[in-house]
Amino acid sequence: MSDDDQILLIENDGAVRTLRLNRPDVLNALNDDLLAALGKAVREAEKDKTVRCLVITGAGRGFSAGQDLADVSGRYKSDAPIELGAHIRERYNPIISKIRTLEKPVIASVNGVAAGAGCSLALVCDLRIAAESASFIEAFINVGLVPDSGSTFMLPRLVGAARAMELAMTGRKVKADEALRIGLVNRVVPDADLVAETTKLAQQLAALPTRAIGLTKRAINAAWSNDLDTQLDYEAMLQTTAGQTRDHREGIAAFLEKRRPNFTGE
Ligand code: T3D
Repeated sequence: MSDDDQILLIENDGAVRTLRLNRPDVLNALNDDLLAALGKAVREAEKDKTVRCLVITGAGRGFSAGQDLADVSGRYKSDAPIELGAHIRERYNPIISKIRTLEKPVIASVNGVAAGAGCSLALVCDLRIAAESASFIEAFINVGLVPDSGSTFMLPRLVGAARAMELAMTGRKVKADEALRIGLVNRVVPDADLVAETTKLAQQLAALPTRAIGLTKRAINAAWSNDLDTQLDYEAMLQTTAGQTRDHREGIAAFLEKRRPNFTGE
C-alpha cells in the first residue's frame, strides 16, 4: 500500500511522532476507519516510550471537517429515530479522553479548516499552532447538532463562556488571526512555515522532562474542578512523583555543573 492509500499517516522524527489525517479530498472528514486508526495510533503513542511528543495534523488544505456526513447519510433514509449518542460514545469520546490524559505533550498543527468534531480534536490537544489560512468552525449548529467531542468542555475553558456560547450558537468561522486574539490557538505562522515551526516546537518539547510534562498536564487539567486546598495538595503529591524521576536529578545536576541538561524522559 502506498502512502497515499493510508487513511492516517504516521511519521517519526526522533522522539516526535506525527499523525497526519489523510483524506484530503474531503478535508479529512472523520469516517469510522479514520477514527479507528486515530484511536489506535494515539494508544500506541501512549505506550511507546520512544515517543515524547505527539503532533496531529491534516493532509491537504484541511485539518479536519469533522464527522464525514456522506458516510452516515444512510441514517437519514428513513424516518426512524436516529441515535447519535452511541456513535459519539464509541468512536469519538475514547480518542478525546485519551489525548486529554496522555502524559506527553500533544500539539495540533492546524493546517487548514477545523470544523465540527475536527475543531474539537484540535481543541483537546495541549497546544495549537495554526497556519495563517487555518480556521475554526463549531459547525455542529449548522447541521442542527450540539458541539460534541469535548468542544463544550474545551471551548469555554480556552476562550471564556461568552465567546464559547457565541461560537457554538452561531457556527461562524473563526480565522487564524481572531483565533490567536481570543486564545483559541497558541501561535499563528505563515502557511509555508507551519511544518518547520511545528517541528521546532515539537522537538523542543520532546527534549524536555517528559514525566514532568505529563504531571503538569495532569495538574492543570485537575485544577478546573479542584478547590485551592485540594489543588495545593495535589501539586505536592505530583511533585513527589516528579522529584523521584531521573530527569529531576539530571536537571539539578546540570544546573549545579553549569551545563545543558540531557533529559531522557525517565
Ligand atoms: O454523526 C455523528 O456521529 C455525530 C457527530 C457529529 C460530529 C460532527 O463533526 S458534526 C459536524 C460535521 N461537519 C460539518 O458539518 C462541516 C461540513 N463541511 C463544511 O461546512 C465545509 O466543507 C467547510 C466549512 C468545512 C469547508 O468549506 P470549503 O468551502 O472550504 O470546502 P468544501 O467545498 O465545502 O469541501 C471540500 C470537499 O470536502 C467537498 O467535497 P466535493 O464537493 O469536492 O466532492 C465536501 O463535500 C467535502 N466535505 C467537507 N466536509 C465534509 C465533507 N464530506 C463529508 N463530510 C464532511 N464533514
